[in-house]
Amino acid sequence: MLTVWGRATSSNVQAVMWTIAELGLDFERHDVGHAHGGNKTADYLAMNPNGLVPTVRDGDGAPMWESAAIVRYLAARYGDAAFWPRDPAVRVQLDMWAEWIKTSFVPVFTGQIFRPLMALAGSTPMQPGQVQAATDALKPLALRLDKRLGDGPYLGGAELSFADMIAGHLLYRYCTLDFDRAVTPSLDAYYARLSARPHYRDHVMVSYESLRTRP
Ligand SMILES: N[C@@H](CCC(=O)N[C@@H](CS)C(=O)NCC(=O)O)C(=O)O
Repeated sequence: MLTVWGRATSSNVQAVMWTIAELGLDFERHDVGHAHGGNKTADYLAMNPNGLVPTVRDGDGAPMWESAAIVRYLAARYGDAAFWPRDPAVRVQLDMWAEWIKTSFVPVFTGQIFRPLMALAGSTPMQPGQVQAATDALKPLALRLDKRLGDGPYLGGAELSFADMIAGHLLYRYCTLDFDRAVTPSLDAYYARLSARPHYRDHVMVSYESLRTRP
């Protein structure tokens, strides 16, 4: 049994929860973080010194944090050869995109567009032209992902994999937030494909309106 600490509205929790659901694993989830609090207590910090969500334990195993590390653990331990290719030469071709989305796409989209437009707690007030500059910077990245997705229905090609968990969960926010996006037919088709998956709808397509601090 997996225990997950983290609120359903956290996108990093969503990546983990979607993975758990796609793998058909038993879990219990505790609402922690943001309005729920509970992530700065001594007990929580003993599990996760960052005081962030998610934190996960598999049975009585050691606590795990960092959502992408947790997704990789679950995929390696419980996934089949399509979800977690055993050959490192095959797996790295997927993992490149998983790393890229976290290190290239997220800082621009989440850091410079989603957080300021939603005025999330802790985000700095927007400067004139800031969001336009960020949307301009994001367009070539979205086009790069679009090109990759033209090669197959999923990031790894024919079948769903751990890389889709790490990249795909971001697309609910990317595709539903009101801002100026690049024209990306393959990316849009990928998002439509993910949206048709019941586990994606249950765990990722979760309203983020409660996070907004400004209309
Ligand atoms: N790199 C970490 C980031 C974790 C993170 O920033 N979590 C956010 C929610 S998405 C958080 O804990 N925010 C504080 C809160 O919810 O109280 C991961 O991928 O797990």
